[in-house]
Amino acid sequence: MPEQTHYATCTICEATCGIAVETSSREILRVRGDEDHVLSRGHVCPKAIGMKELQEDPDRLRTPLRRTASGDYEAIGWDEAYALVTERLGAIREARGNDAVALYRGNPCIHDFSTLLGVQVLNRALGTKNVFSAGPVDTWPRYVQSGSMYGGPLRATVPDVDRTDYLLMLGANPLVSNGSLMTAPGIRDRMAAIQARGGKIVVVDPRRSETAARADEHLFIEPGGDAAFLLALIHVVFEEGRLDLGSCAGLVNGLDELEAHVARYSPERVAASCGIDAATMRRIAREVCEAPSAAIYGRMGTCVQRFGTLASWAIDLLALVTGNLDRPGGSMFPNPAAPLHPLFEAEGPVEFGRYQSRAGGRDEVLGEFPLTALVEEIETAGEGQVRGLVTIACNPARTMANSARLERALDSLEFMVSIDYYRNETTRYADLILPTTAPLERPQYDLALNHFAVHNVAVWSPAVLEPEATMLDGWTIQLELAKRLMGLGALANEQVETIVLQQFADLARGQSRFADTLTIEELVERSRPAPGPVAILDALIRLGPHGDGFGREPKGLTLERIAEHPHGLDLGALEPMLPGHLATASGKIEATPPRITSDLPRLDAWLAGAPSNELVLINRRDVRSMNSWLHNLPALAKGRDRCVLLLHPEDAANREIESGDKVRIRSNVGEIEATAQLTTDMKPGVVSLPHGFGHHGSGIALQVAGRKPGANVNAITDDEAFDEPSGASMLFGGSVEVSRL
Ligand SMILES: Nc1nc2c(c(=O)[nH]1)N[C@H]1C(S)=C(S)[C@@H](COP(=O)(O)OP(=O)(O)OC[C@H]3O[C@@H](n4cnc5c(=O)[nH]c(N)nc54)[C@H](O)[C@@H]3O)O[C@H]1N2
Ligand SMILES: Nc1nc2c(c(=O)[nH]1)N[C@H]1C(S)=C(S)[C@@H](COP(=O)(O)OP(=O)(O)OC[C@H]3O[C@@H](n4cnc5c(=O)[nH]c(N)nc54)[C@H](O)[C@@H]3O)O[C@H]1N2
Ligand code: SF4
Ligand SMILES: [Mo]
Repeated sequence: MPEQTHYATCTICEATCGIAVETSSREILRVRGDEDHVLSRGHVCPKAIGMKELQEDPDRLRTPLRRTASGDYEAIGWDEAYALVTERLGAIREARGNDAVALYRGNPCIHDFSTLLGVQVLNRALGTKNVFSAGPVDTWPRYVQSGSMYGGPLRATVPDVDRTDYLLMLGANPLVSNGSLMTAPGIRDRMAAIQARGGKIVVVDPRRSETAARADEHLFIEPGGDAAFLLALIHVVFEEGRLDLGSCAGLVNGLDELEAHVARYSPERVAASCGIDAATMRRIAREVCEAPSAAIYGRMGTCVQRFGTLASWAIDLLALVTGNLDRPGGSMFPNPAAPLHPLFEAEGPVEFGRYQSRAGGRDEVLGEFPLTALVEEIETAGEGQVRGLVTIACNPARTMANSARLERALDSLEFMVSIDYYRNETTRYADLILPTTAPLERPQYDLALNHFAVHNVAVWSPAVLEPEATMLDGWTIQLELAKRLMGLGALANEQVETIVLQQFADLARGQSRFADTLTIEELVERSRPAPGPVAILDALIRLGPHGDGFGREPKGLTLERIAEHPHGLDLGALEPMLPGHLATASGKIEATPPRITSDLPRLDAWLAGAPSNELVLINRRDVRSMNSWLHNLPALAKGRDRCVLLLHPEDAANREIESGDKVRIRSNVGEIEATAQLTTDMKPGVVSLPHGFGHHGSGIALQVAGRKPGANVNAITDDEAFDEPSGASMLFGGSVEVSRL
């Protein structure tokens, strides 16, 4: 019998499902969907059990772990651990400058607000130009596009799935991924609802994915063809005199230039390269125009491909020119209670390429460099060479392109410290691993993901369990490191936290409607009893669009008021946000940002190129894993081998491959082996392998994952291939050779 039921948030993926966790003292008896949750209404996926299994995993680290000279590991105390970091990173910084220490933060940072806020603090303390994240293997093209068109990277549109009559979805498989840059738990039901109300779903993907299988229409596209395909649809809109800006009329700069650009991309010109015939493109264009409302959505397949930024741009342009931008049922802007826009817009509309990396001259994007620069900075000797590294919740040895090159670079560092709770493919290179609290041991508020929610909500989830005695949260660890690195070790945490609170509040106040009447002094004075991440969150909420302005709007939100709703607070359906939401210098939507349009010649060159006979590799996700890091959980790891290469029977026949055969997959950077599975769900000429596997090698302490290691797809992705405007890696669409072993 459960003694208690706790309502919490599943922090594994972007869907942010509400879960009910039944416990008896510290034992977790059951995790189920929270039927009353404002956003997920009881939905969970098989990974929800991971919240329990993560808590119980014996391989999850519970104390700092130091690598000894002999290559073994020993548990040490926190004080000793902090002292080691301060000494070793301090020495590198003293000898070589701040840039000699790099910082890399990974995906789980966005799923834990304490770590997310802590990174801001550590980042400042390190004061290094060499900041990296998983963004360039994920969202960067979308952020560069949103930043360029609307003024801020997080001012991105999401499809209003709950009201749309027509959903055009490209390069996304939410039935498996549960949505990304689209927080929409229970997407299967939301899609079924579109169809039930007479709407239509069209999926564009080189693979007939799980999502495509449920759509009304699926178009096989050539990998990388999305930008050309979408520009051709826009071409038809102009050509047939169907331009309709809807409520965006008068808000757009560069419309004539746009018309001139798209004039070059007729369906007839791009059809062969895209692998979709011109008549179909013309029909889809008309359908989008004629639908009562239409939303256009793209994700990994339109980002980490050859033309990620152009494709992301064309996605929003198609909504814009058909009157579907910022209208119910179209592509809309969420209105989160604690907006993070000021983090990127402190100096005005976001700009890219403000400075360059030392070794490769790569453009800065959002205060970071593309991932190739990390390896270059480590490999290239000279002043400012990176010799120390801090990683936080990331596994680039499996998630970054050309991972073997990265691993060699990691191995050559003088000192590496990882904030992570597993000893895995990346952290095995660390001299020190610092574990954080497990997901059920910490409270959660979806600070980042609310920017992409298809319905405005605010949810505070208290921690389910008290942290184990040796465990600290992401904020505490990073604050302590920051303090010591800045030589502030003698100050009380509260003093430093007050300074940090002031800095955050100062940023947020800049965009707050309460800016004129609220002083920072008053704000700090009236903040929650103790400063720290919860107080920062509270201040962001109170200064935000729904906030109480510290009493100035008595009915407005505070964190306390949100917390009164254990199943979350409903802030309503998405509402039109323009023009107020635009943060561009012109105050208008920039339809033709130069950083993006200057990439069109590269698209032209691709369209002019001869079709290749080589196989092209794309990736996919599996419903039971999360990137590289859930494979150690028994309930999720069981069952068939999921790391199989999908290929079309025609491609297999040419190579004498049958289902179940072991095959070698080779690219210009490496080769791997996997089992082949033949399926007509693949576009001929395209093969698909999941990402995140490859749990073999020495020094890895993942007992369960090690039994079914799978192949590491990033051993064969090319780190020198990228999307130019954003610097994002081209993970999908590289050429490979496949042969039977
Ligand atoms: N179960 C599970 N869920 C996850 C994750 C996970 O690892 N496992 N990871 C999470 C993360 S971090 C993210 S970012 C999201 C990603 O969420 P999604 O983007 O929805 O997931 P992917 O499986 O990467 O889907 C990409 C799709 O693009 C297709 N594709 C490949 N190349 C092209 C192309 O050139 N054009 C087009 N149109 N399509 C192309 C692929 O066939 C695939 O179906 O998933 C999140 N959710
Ligand atoms: N070829 C190819 N490569 C890809 C992708 C692809 O589709 N194909 N997808 C890309 C995408 S979308 C993403 S987001 C990236 C992900 O790239 P990463 O962020 O580098 O990888 P993850 O697998 O998410 O690794 C998460 C790490 O964080 C640790 N961790 C988990 N939870 C916590 C926590 O709460 N605190 C701390 N401190 N650590 C934690 C885990 O132990 C693990 O080491 O991979 C990218 N790489
Ligand atoms: S879809 Fe699954 S993994 Fe994602 S938040 Fe919901 S239960 Fe967790
Ligand atoms: Mo991601």
